[in-house]
Amino acid sequence: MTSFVALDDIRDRFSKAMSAMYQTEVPQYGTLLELVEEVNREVLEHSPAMARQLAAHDELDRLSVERHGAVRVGTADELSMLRRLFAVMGMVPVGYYDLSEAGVPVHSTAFRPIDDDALARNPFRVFTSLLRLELIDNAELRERAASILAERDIFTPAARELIDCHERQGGLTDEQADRFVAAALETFRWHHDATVDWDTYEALHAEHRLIADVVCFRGPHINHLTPRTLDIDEVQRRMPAVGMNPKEVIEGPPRRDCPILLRQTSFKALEESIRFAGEQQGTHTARFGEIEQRGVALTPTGRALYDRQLSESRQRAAGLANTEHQRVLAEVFADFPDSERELRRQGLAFFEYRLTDAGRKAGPVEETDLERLIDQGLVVARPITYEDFLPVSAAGIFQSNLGGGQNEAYTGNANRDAFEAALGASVTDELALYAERERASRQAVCEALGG
Ligand code: OOG
Ligand code: NI
Repeated sequence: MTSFVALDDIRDRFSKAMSAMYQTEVPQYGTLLELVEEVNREVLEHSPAMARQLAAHDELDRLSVERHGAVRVGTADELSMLRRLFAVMGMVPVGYYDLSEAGVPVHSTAFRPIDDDALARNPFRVFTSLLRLELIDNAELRERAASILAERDIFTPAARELIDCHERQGGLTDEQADRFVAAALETFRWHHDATVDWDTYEALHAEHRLIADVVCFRGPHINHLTPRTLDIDEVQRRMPAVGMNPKEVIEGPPRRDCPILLRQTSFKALEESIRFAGEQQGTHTARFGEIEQRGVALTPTGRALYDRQLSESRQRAAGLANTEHQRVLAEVFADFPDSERELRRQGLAFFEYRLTDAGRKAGPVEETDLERLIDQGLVVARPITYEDFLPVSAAGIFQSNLGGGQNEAYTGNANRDAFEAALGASVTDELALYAERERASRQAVCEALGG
């Protein structure tokens, strides 16, 4: 019997290899990792309670592993092959994100693990966008881009062979897994040479920088990686001192006692030198470093409240620098309940219920109300971490790294069916995953206590 490597292990190996490659390619990213580690260490020293809580949730060990990266591809074939590549590492497409709404001609999903154990082992995910050439008005430019894309193969023969092999065998051996990681990594490597001449690059760039980024290179270079910070405001403050240019504002909700969803910021993309076909030298700006801080996943009701308050605060905070922007956000979000009990009572966030030691010893009890069982010390509720992305925040990240480029002409073009057709599969509904996890935990607790 040959034994196969666990998908989680392959993902862990891959995410570490990706991080090592990106640190070599973008030294400033290594500096960002050091800054995040320094701030995380200080937070843990100053807040033993947080350190205890993280340790209790088995979070301390994996604090330093990257949480996500992002790539952009140009064709349906590339996207569907990526789906098969990520499946080798236990990552499946979750969620549909329409970025056309924000003036960026892509739509996206996140390839990520979904099981609790897999997330606990290594939650690495890749935000993956598909270029939407159909949104480009200029027919000649559109066809030129499509024909350039039709010429390239972003996967190495070894990667293709090992993906087939995984599908045929139902897994990879240790030696195959290592070869797969090395081969898969090639797809995401940076290329100093463009596949097109300067004029073609310029023409595509003039339509939208993202189009040039996707079309003019041999492959979909990883454009950022994102470690997890315990204090995003502090990292943002310290970035300039270590030579980084932070994006203007932190995306997402304001700082709170009970963190919700996802807060993100980045250092701005670097201008890098490129050799174009015909030996002409030029530059391209695409790669950056990002940080994220995650909180509890919201229910559809909670998410609707978040979306309303976010849109109100964005109107009020437009053009403000980060400190002021955060103050306005905090003002608007003052109405968003900020205690775990209130979030549960109003059905705004997802929680996972577990028995305490006392609960396990209690035997059958009459009480069925979970809040009262929590008061009696028999049950604890733990916030379920949001594992996905936010379209408005993602648009902010895109824009700050694309020189603010946006094009109103693309808006209002969500097309999930077309995305799924290109992907060759449907995307998993992220809300259903959280709801099911909460439901299963509630049922297990009630059954255990009901005798
Ligand atoms: C992806 C931007 C979105 C996030 O964390 O929301 C993103 C990209 O620039 O390709 O990574
Ligand atoms: Ni990101």
